[in-house]
Amino acid sequence: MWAQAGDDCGMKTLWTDRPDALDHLEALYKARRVRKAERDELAHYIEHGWIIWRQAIEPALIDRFAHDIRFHHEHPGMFMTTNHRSGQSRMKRSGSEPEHFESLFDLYVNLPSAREVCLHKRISRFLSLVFEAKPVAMQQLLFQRSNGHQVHQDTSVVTVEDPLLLAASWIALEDVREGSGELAFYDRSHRLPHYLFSDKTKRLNFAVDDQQAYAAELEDACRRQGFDYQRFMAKKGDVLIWAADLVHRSHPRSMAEDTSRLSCVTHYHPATTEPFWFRFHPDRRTIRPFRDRGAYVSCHYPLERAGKGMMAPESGLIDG
Ligand SMILES: O=C(O)CCC(=O)C(=O)O
Ligand SMILES: [Fe+2]
Repeated sequence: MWAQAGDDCGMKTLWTDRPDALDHLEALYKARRVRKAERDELAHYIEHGWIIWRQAIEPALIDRFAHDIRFHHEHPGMFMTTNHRSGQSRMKRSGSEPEHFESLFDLYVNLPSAREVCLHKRISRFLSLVFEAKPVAMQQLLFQRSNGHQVHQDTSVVTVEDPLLLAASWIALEDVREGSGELAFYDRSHRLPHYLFSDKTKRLNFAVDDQQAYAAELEDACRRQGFDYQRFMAKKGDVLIWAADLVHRSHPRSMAEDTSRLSCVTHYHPATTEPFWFRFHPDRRTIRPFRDRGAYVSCHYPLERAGKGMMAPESGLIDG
């Protein structure tokens, strides 16, 4: 069900989503709180719901991260992964053989290179301006290939107490090939009225809500509005930041299903709110700071027990 246009349904919003956002931005610039280049980037983000930075992450850092991923089997059991090879939706712990098919969750917990990438100083600075608080990384997915995600808004599946206080980054760890299931999005779609699920929230409940109908309605709304459909043909080191409600998907793949598309998606909320799971998992509420750039949380790893070295994931969602 769609809310009325302009109805925020009582939810807190980021200043970038308010009707006076461009005026506020101009005031920030005049007060020298943002530089000119930042003003231009923020203006684009406010109007379009996304911003792309070409080659924003240093190649040596990307290479270090990609190497850690390719050799993650050298630390068996230390990573939470998808289980697509077995056709299971339950996750599993990583094994001891090279594995280039499954997606890996929350790598920022065990890989310093992942933290450096997803909380890169440029990303941290930009999100701090958008959030008016430090970013907290959550729900990170490292894609070794495209998972063929349907049309959606992240607010439906990445849930925080204040649903709209959210953003995401998509970082290319290699050049993206056309047909490999590249990320695609509808320009300006972050401004659609709110889509409310059966419990009148923006959270999709897989047990009750019809995911196919939701995808179809979103796509239909984007087409009716005439939003431009764009594919992100990223080069290694390119970064896309998108707003909470930007409609996106994995573009249908025409290449083999194991075609590499090494890319890292991280979601972030401001330190002023918290993940929805904090309500239900008191043992997964630890927030670990990362330098002065922000912090990270995980529902898969017992961060409160952090010591030296890697930690194994523990979750009710794991098989075996
Ligand atoms: O990378 C993709 O193809 C889509 C990923 C995505 O939508 C997400 O992780 O939120
Ligand atoms: Fe998404």
